[in-house]
This record gives sequence, structure tokens and C-alpha cells, in this order.
Amino acid sequence: MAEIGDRTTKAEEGGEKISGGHLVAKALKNEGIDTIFTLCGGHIIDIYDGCLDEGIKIVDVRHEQVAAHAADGYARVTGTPGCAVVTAGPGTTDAITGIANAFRAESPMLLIGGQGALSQHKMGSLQDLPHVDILRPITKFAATVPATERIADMISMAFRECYHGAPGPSYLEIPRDILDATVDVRKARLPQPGRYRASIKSLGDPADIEALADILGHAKKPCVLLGTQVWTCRGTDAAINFVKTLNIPAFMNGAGRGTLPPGDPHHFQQTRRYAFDKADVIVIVGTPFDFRMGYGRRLREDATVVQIDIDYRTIGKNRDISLGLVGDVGAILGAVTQAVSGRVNRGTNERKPWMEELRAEEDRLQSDRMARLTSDAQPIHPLRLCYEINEFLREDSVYIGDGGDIVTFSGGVVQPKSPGHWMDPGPLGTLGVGVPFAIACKLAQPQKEVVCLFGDGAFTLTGWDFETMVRFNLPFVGIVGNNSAWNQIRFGQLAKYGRERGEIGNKLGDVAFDQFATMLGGYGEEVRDPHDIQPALQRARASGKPSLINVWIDPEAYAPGTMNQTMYR
Ligand SMILES: Cc1ncc(C[n+]2csc(CCOP(=O)(O)OP(=O)(O)O)c2C)c(N)n1
Ligand SMILES: [Mg+2]
Repeated sequence: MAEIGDRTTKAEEGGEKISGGHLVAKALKNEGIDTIFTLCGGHIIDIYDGCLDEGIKIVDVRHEQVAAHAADGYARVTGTPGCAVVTAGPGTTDAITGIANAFRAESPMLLIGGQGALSQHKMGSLQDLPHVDILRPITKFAATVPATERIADMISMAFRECYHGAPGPSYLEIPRDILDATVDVRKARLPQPGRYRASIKSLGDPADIEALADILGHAKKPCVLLGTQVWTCRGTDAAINFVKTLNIPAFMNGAGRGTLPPGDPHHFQQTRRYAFDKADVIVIVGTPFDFRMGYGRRLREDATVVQIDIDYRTIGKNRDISLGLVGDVGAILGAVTQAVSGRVNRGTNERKPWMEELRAEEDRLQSDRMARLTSDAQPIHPLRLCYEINEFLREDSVYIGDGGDIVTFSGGVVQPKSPGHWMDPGPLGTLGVGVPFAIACKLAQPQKEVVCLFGDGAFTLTGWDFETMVRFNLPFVGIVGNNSAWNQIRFGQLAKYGRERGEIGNKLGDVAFDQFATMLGGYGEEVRDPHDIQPALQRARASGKPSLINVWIDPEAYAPGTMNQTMYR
């Protein structure tokens, strides 16, 4: 009888044999992957068998979109690429939203998909679709594995491509007969760990490092925006050193949030527009001039604008710049800081008035909104909910935002306390990332707390995988800002079409998400009085279970960002 455990077998003619699924698992392990996210299908089961042998954890979810988002999230949290494995046809099309999200968010991951047998190519096999053609525009690499011997080789290729410029997803389709076949181990190319791709920590042009050191040394009113790539490149320490050595006020966005903790003298949040309007030098690090930046139009016209990015295609896009540097943003910031020492650096003393000016404005804006943040109104004002969540967060709490208006509100209020502790979908604006990100986050770092704020609409897109969190024992604090509507869209419709015609296609039922949580074996509570928010959150934390606190919020309150609707412009 064949032994379960190691399915590589000695064939009678001598050579050791290995099946395609086991080659997949070996290649994943060589890349440092310890977990795959998947939903089963007959086309891919040999991969599971290989994962058992290699000790790779199999996290089986209820929808392939969740598998793909979780792989994206896992990559963001761990710094190694994520991996989702899905079956052919609908399994693959279900995963597409997750791949698209990772593509726009510059998140490295591999999607492995099943396909009908090569021997039945284009004959109409079950679940056959042109997956590679479908995936190509939203991946950095998409290909079919043509032979079992090439499986591990092509996986290494796919990972290499994930790191071409800004990171992103790759896709590999493995036909069923190619995956299930066994081949002579000696004939299969099996790239060895650490030997099939190189470091991409490039510094760019050394002359540009000197030029930037010069610009910054002489700047009177500089500011810096630390974007997502600061975290992607794990450039946090370099960024902090840069900001402190040069005494530059810093704003943070995306995964760059938390680079500096709230309360740090260089941490600014409310005054970004003010600073972009007044600064003489603006350094944009690892974030594109897209809709979140008003396509670069909100920067003072005559300011010296410097852009640092891993992707050459982002530099100077939508707005002319004074200087661009392409490379690893952490490495570049480190080099610039070093280049500044021994040069003119107005930082320490001469920028004091500029820092004070910004701080005074920051304090003024904060006190202006304090009344709304602490409002006792019922129904609960969304700002009050966000305020309470911010108070609730600990240093180790990873905050995930998944929703429309309620998450826009939270963007101005919730401040992660440490680097890498903020997760949002990124520029694709995908609703439904919350549960999959929470799964990935808690699996990757069980010692940390995960706090996720959902819109009531967003939660339902992937909410059934709350059950996966129960099944895998992944406690987290979930909060649903429940306004029984797709409110961010509803606002725009009401503004455009009025009350009578504006409430079409955007209202939802009053769903008891707390009961949904308890039904699935989690912890649930509902909250109507603002004073009950904090105690309910504390009880959710203490429950040690996946939880949903269903907070009924005012459907007639809208975030300023929603009212400006800049995301569509
Ligand atoms: C997958 C997906 N579908 C649709 C949208 C468009 N959209 C953006 S915000 C929004 C409303 C979100 O509603 P909810 O999650 O309840 O949050 P709320 O705005 O009510 O606070 C919608 C439908 C989107 N961004 N992503
Ligand atoms: Mg809603």
C-alpha cells in the first residue's frame, strides 16, 4: 500500500517520481510560503496533497474572492508574497476581484488556477475558460504551465515577475493532466530558495540622491507625504530617521499610516491641504498622483515637488515634478538622510516656526470638530463611532476599513498606533476586503489584535467567511457601522436627483449583524446609545471570539469626503 505522507515514489525503472501538485508545494515552500488560501475543486486537489507533505497550511474559505483578498492581505502583513489556489472556470472568475485589487494596490501574490486537461484543450471540458487571457491585463505575469517538469520553474518565474517594478500579482494556470501527472524528479527543474531572484532594493541615480539632499538642506517650509510603499519596502525606520534628521512635518496615507505614532511632533494629519498650499518643498514618497491626491493638482503651483517611487511609471504622471527618484523608497530615504549629514541642514532650528504654524492649525482643526467627535446624539453620529474606535485601539491593533461613507469618516479620525497597522483596499476601492484581510492578518500574526470597521453593505459582500474565522479560531473585533444603506452612493444620488428619485438602488434592510455573528459561533451585540460603544467593544475584545458589534448610525450624516465626491472626479 502507498504511504500517505510522502507521495514521491520510487518507480520500478529507478528514478524518483513526483506529481505536479507536489512540485507546486515544493516551489511555494522555496518562496517562503507557509499558507495558501483556497476553495476546493477537482482540478486542484493534488496541490493540497503536496501542501500536506511540505507543511503548508491550507486555509479553506467560502468564496474565491476571499481567498484572493486574503492572499493579498497576507502579503501586505508578512512581506512575503501571498498565494491563493482556485479551481478552473467560476473558481477563477470569482477570484478576479481579489487579483484586481492586489494589482492596483501593488501587492505581490500568486494565483494558481486549475484548467481542463491539455489533452482536452478547447474540446469543451468542464469549467474551461480562457483564464490567461482574462487575467493578463490585471497581472504582471499570466501563463499556462505546459509540462509537469516545468511547474516549479514557472512558479519561480511568476514570483520573479511579482517584483518587477512595483509589486503585483501573477497568475499561473495548471491544466489538470499536467498537475496530476508524475515525472522523474531529476527531469523537473526545482529552483532553490534564494537562488532564482535578486534583491530589488535599488537606490536609483546617486546624483539624484545628492540633488535631493541639497534641495532639502535649503528648504524653509518642506513637508513629506509617506505613502503605502514606505510599508511595502519596509522603509519605516529610514522614513522616521529622514523626518527627524531633517525636521520635516510628515503626513501619512494608505499603509504608510502609523509610520510615526500619533503624538509624535512630526506626525500631522488634519493640515495636509494647508501644508500642500504653503510648503516650498513637497516630497511625495511611494504614492501616485491619483484621485486620492487630486491628481497632483492640490500642490502649490510653484513648490519644488519631488517624487520617490518604486515604479518609474508613477513618476511625473498627471503632474510635472522638479525631481524624480526611482527605487526602493526606504533605501532612497536612508541614502538621502546620509547625504544630508555634513551639508547645510536648516532642519533643527530654522524650521521651528513652520512646524509651529502647522501644529497650531492642526490643533485648531481638531478642537473645531471635538464637539462632533464626542456627540451624544441618537442615532449615533458616525464621527462618534470613529472617535470611540480610535480610543479603543491599542498599540498592537491592526485597523482594517471596509466600507463607504463610514470608512471615509474613519480616515480622518482613526490613527493606527504603529507601522503596518492600517489596512484599506487601496485605489481599487473594493468593498468586501474586510473579512479576508482580517483572516490573513490574524493568521499571520496571532499575537496582534485585529479591529475591522465595516459598512453594513460592504460586510455582506464577503461576510459569510466570518464562519471561516470561527472555524479557524481567529478572534477579532468587528464593528458594523449600520445605516441600512449604501450611503456613500446614496448621498450622491440624493444630491443629483432629489429625495423622490434619489433613493433608488441604495437602501438596505435593517440587518441584525450581531445575531449573524452569534449564529455562526462568534460574539455579537447591538448598540444604539453612544455611551454603550466603548463597553461593547471591550466585551468583544474580552470574548476571545470573532465578533460583530452592530452599531446603528445616523443615515443622514455624511463624511466631508463623500460630500465633495472627489473620488469620482
Ligand atoms: C465591490 C464594490 N461594489 C460597489 C462599490 C461602489 N460603492 C462605493 S461606496 C458604496 C457604499 C458602501 O456602503 P456601506 O458599506 O454600507 O458603507 P456606507 O457608505 O453606508 O457607510 C458602494 C456601493 C465599490 N466600491 N465596490
Ligand atoms: Mg451602509
